[in-house]
Amino acid sequence: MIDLLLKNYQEKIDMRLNILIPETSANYKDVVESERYSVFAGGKRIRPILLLEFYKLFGGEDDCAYNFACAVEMIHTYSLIHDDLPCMDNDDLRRGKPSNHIKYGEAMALLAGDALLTESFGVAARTMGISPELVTKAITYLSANSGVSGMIGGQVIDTCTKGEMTEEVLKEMYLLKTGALLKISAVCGAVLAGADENSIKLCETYAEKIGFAFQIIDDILDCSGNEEKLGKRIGSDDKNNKITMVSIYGVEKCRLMAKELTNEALDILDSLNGDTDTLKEITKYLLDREY
Ligand code: GRG
Repeated sequence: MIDLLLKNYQEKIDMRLNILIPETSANYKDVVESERYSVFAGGKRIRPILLLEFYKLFGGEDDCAYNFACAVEMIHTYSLIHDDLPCMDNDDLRRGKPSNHIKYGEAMALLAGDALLTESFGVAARTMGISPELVTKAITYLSANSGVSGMIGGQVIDTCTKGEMTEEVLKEMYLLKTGALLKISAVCGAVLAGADENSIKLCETYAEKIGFAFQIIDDILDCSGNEEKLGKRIGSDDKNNKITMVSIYGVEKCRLMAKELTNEALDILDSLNGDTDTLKEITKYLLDREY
């Protein structure tokens, strides 16, 4: 049931992304090919799906939020392309394929990421059928949380803090690097549907819980996952001498922590008005995922 739901969403998101990032024969076609290579490499589309589900939960109608949802996926894909670069994690496999810079070279990978990020804001701004005030509010949140006080800030902590990493800093890094985009997804879905401030705050807390759990699961998969299923190299954290929740607490304790965080997230969904059954299924799927 969850697989079918995700597949339906994935097909619709891919159709919209295909329109938003069309093939071209222009002289700059190489960068578009490189963007499309990573965008259509088989990502799970968790962030846009969450955004669309939160939009629906708070009464959003029709397909109005699809552009915004795709903008978030474009930012996510840019972050993966840049994260794999030799100056970052230096990984050669992503979404089951050679990383963008392995296929197209470092310069084109950098530019493809830049293009996806830059274009994402125009895509979000072209959200039709929703009041401009709500779209502006959501774009402001998108910008703040993908920038230095969000995802980029988390990546900076990840890149610059080596031996002296404490658990507190590690948690902050997880919440920013991985949690920020999930927070954007839940909150912007709610904002676009016109949710009240109290509900938006609950969405934020929900996303912080699943964001932390998501990165813990990512750490577990990095040391004990299946490379073929994952579509990326395992052992990357070890290779880069990274301190993770798994290196501090071990796999079993981390599994329990992720389960606890997921249960707290499910409780928050229970406290929201409306039918949250699908969101609950997605939340549980994130805990049990193998890739
Ligand atoms: C400007 C150089 C530069 C970097 C941008 C790279 C970056 C900032 C941030 C990295 C953030 C990052 C890669 C966090 C990891 C989050 C994570 C666990 C991603 C995997 O997400 P999934 O499992 O992937 O949803 P799919 O492939 O399914 O989309």
